[in-house]
Amino acid sequence: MFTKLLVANRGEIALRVIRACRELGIRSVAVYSDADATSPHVREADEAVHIGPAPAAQSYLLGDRILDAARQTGAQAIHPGYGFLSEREWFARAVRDAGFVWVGPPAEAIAALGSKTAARTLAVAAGVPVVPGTTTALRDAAEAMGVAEQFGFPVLLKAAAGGGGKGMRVVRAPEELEGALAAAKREALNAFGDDAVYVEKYIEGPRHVEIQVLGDHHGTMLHLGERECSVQRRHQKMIEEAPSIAVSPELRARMGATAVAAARAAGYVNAGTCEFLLDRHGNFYFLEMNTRIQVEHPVTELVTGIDLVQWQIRIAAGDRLPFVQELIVPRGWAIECRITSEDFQNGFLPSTGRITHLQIPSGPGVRWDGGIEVGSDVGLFYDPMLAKLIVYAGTRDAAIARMHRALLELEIVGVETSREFHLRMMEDEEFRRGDITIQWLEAKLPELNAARPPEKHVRAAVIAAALIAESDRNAIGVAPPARVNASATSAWASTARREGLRPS
Ligand code: MV4
Repeated sequence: MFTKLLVANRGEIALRVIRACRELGIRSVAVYSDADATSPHVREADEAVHIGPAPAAQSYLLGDRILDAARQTGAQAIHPGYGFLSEREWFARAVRDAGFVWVGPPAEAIAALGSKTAARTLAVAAGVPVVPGTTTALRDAAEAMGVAEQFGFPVLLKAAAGGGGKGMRVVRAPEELEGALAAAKREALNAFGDDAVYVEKYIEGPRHVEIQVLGDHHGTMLHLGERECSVQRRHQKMIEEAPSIAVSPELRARMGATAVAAARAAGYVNAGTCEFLLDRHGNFYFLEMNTRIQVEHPVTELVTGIDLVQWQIRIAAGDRLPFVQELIVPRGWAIECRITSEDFQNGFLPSTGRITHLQIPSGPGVRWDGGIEVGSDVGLFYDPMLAKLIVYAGTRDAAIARMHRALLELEIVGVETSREFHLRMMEDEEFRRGDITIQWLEAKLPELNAARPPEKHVRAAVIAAALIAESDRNAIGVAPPARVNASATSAWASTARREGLRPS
């Protein structure tokens, strides 16, 4: 096992990796930009190296700086987390060439799966079901028309170098095709420097279900079941669950075997995720494979009991996976809410500021993977995700109730956050039924916004809360606030009660 590992990331995922290192007895090295000099990951690591100014392009994305930091500190391995350099083939190669161990898949697998057309070709060869469509880039509009007529409208144009929805266009009728192809090519060229576009049959109203895989260097490739990630907005996931309400044990076994076949065909090692679309008839289609640890990995950890980040490190060190596929069965239910610095009542506008107060939820079945603390400055240099609130319970209903309770405990002052959004989601009838697709949230948002109380009522409630708290405080003087008894039947009353009971 390594004695020292460098974490090439920041925020909650850097802390997650540092925690795994500590449990494995490995010393950790953090890297940080000017903006992160006092960030929790810098303090929690055993050592830290400054790598540049706040913009990621001048710090966290500079491979050479990170390799220098590893040399300076004598680290033997590098964990990239997610985002930043985690899926850059050149960096995985540079790490290996510099004599360090890359905690991730081989550079060759990253390359093979990075091109969506190459990944489709590989999947087809491995017998993995893909959406009907082409596996090569379209030459021109005439070819696109031929393919579209063969599969039938609507079709979806996708960037070969894509992922994340950029360069994608739905085409519902023949007369839209030529313009949509030009637009998709332009967008693909801008986003990826490559205008190759291919076409698939458009699947209407599916769920996004992904399978976690884990493979070692000794030929074992396992799947750890699915995550349901359909609650998303503009390709940003908001809520993830494990297992999925739409996946039976029989479907799980088939999707899992499919994901294992795709991973094997790519020569995959370490943790990875196969993304699928699942339609309402139970048909599933391979979309792409993500070659990194994902944001939502904790829900899989909670229902399988397998520590994915520890195993990433152990696999990289050459350990063998000791698990038996048949014994990896999800137990209970886990839900994750992404707590972002976004104002959902203002179109998810990014919010900035200094965190002045933070109450982190705790109690049974609650996990907080966060990267903030009181005093943290939330700016616009990095991703708006502040933390992940994850709960575990015996059933889906119990997990939803637990998440609602945990969100009520959560207090963040200083920036607007997605907390309110998640509370409304946990109260929503359709969400509670699990009656959701990838289009559901965007269609639901107007209703969620309309459901908010009129501003003047909110103001009146806040003033009333302040008055109740103040009169209770005056009534009790300096004695313990035992007499405060405003009943907590509404959000404002509960705020007033808590405020009144807080030691002043
Ligand atoms: C699709 C699709 C429908 N039909 N492909 C979005 C990003 C990329 N990973 C693939 N994506 C989609 N591909 C076919 N043939 C719908 C989506 C899609 C989507 C997929 C997963 C999660 C969220 C999504 C949101 C919009 C569209």
